[in-house]
Amino acid sequence: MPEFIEPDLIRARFCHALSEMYRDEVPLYGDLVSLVDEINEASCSLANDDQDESADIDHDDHNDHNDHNEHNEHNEHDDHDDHDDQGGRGTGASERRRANADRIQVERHGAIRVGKASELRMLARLFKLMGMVPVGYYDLSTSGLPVHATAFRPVSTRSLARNPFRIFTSLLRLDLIPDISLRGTISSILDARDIFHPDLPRLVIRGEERGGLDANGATLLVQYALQTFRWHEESLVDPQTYDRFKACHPLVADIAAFKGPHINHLTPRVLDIDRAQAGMEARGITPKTLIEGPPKRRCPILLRQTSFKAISERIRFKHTSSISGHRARFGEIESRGVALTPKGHALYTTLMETAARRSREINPTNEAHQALLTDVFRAFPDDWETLRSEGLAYFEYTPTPDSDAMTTKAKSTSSALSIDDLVRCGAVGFSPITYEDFLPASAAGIFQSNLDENARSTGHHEDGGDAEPNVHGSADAHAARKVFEMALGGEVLDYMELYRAQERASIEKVLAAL
Ligand code: OOG
Ligand code: NI
Repeated sequence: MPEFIEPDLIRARFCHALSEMYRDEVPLYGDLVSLVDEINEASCSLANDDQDESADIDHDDHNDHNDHNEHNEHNEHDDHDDHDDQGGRGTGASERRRANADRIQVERHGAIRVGKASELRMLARLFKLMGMVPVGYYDLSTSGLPVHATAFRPVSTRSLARNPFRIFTSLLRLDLIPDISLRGTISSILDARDIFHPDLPRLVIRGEERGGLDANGATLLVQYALQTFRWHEESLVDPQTYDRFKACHPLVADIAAFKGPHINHLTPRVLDIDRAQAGMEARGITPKTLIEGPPKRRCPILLRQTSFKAISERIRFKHTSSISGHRARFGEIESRGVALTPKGHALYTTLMETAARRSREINPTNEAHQALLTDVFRAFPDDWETLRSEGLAYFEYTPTPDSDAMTTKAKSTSSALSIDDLVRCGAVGFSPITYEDFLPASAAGIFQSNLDENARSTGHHEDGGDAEPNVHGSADAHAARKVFEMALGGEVLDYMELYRAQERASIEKVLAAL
């Protein structure tokens, strides 16, 4: 029996290597990372010194940042702490605070865009060997983008804590390209390309058949994957074809005019995203206008993200010496909050729609937009107990240190105690379950801010999300999802199910224990 390398470890290595490659390819991303590091270090020492609140509840700083949650008397993430420094940037420091900062530095996600079903399917098999499976279906056609997507990610809390890296993966939808002859051109180019190293399929099959990869196999897998996601300066097409693609939609040019699905951004986690947005300007890193997602809150919900605007990269064309600039690649930052239930999501969506309506009239700066959001979100409860008792968010339950005494006392008045009774009497504590997924409207905003708009034939404004006339909207979202899953070669997991199951499992465990 060969020694297998754990998928979590292969993913961590891949994430680390991808980060190095991307900082090399897009030096501005390295500048963003330095800014993020500074902000995180400052926020960390603030939290340690002043017990300040964190605007982010992502995994691995629970021990440092959960003091604001009076119900969070346990540290259920303790047992993960010594694992999750694999991969990411900057490892090896021994001092505790330094080690905390290092864990924060691991990239949270990246994104790629592929052109055809066989590419998506091979990626799914490759990512599986790194412990990432497709979670969530994102229909971006409703925002005028000719793609749909999933996020490949680890699922178990243990794997997420060891290395949370995910890859948001979009697939081009030819059916949304109205120009039939252009469709033909696109598919013949995609048909002819092979984005994978010739030895990759054999390696993947070997990993699947044996149920894992040995040290050598793991090293090769990471190497081949990197090659697939690297930048190619030479386009597969001539300038005229490139321009036709771009006029149809900049995404078409980005997906179909190149040899491979270059990684288009990486996303570290930042503890103070508002400060990072302001800090970018000060450093000459041009941010997109608005931070996507909900406003800053005492109890952070879902996901907030922003990015710097895509840089222009030199490209060369086939059959000519002409060169041009291609804008697609950028750097992003994110800050995560609690996962919302369907009820919480519905309230979130309603409030975001209200804010968008009011925002559209004034075309706001980020400051104005955030102020507006804060105002609108006063309708969204902002304390953990209300979020919990009203069923707006998901929580994990655990017994408190003196749960036995509390339970005995409570049992003297009532025999059957519900989880709410146990929380009320102080026998059980709860902590927010982090949202690990993406938000279609935010994703659309990120896409649209980072596509070259100059060459497109349609009027369109940044951070919009309005429909693009050059791309047909999705008539049947359910059918599109089936098409996506056919391409993928399997179903995408429902993230609501995952959160619900995690919450339910913790409740069952608590009830059984008491
Ligand atoms: C993906 C955009 C979506 C996010 O963070 O919402 C995304 C892309 O630009 O290809 O990564
Ligand atoms: Ni992203």
